Amino acid sequence: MTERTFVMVKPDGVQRGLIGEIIARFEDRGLKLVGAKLMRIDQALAEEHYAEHTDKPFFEDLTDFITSGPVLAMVWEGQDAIAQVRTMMGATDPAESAPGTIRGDFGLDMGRNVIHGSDTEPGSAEREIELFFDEEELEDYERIDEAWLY
Ligand code: 3AN
Repeated sequence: MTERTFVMVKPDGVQRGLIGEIIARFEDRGLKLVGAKLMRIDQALAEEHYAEHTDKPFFEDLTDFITSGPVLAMVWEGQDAIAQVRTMMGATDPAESAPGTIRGDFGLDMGRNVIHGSDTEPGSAEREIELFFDEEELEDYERIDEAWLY
């Protein structure tokens, strides 16, 4: 099933110059970039994005960190894109992420784990895409390899 997912290179990934490496991995896998912007998340957006963690002890650290510098917000499209991206990201705790995954290769600790990708709960990806992007910021196009790939 073709679907879209929200992916973000977090402030640590931007600061460490990992944007190109991360985009290359998704492109190599065959996923299609349909939206991207370098932006700074304000406090209100951070609280809304991480609303499910409001009551957690790490919530303030999490919102402080995600608003601390620019992030690269993206939307990727492809077959089973939501689960594919989660698999490629690796576990939330980099210590438990397999080598070869983005967090397993580049993650430092639980807070600074380089990348965010929508979870597989129904509606999560759609909610996050809408939170970060207007419809006209997303491109509908055919990539030259698509007919061959699928
Ligand atoms: P994921 O990013 O893998 O979907 P979530 O949604 O459970 O994981 O957590 C969101 C973010 O909150 C994580 N990326 C991580 O930065 C932070 N986080 C989650 N659990 C903890 C924790 N126990 N201690 C500190 N930070 C955490």
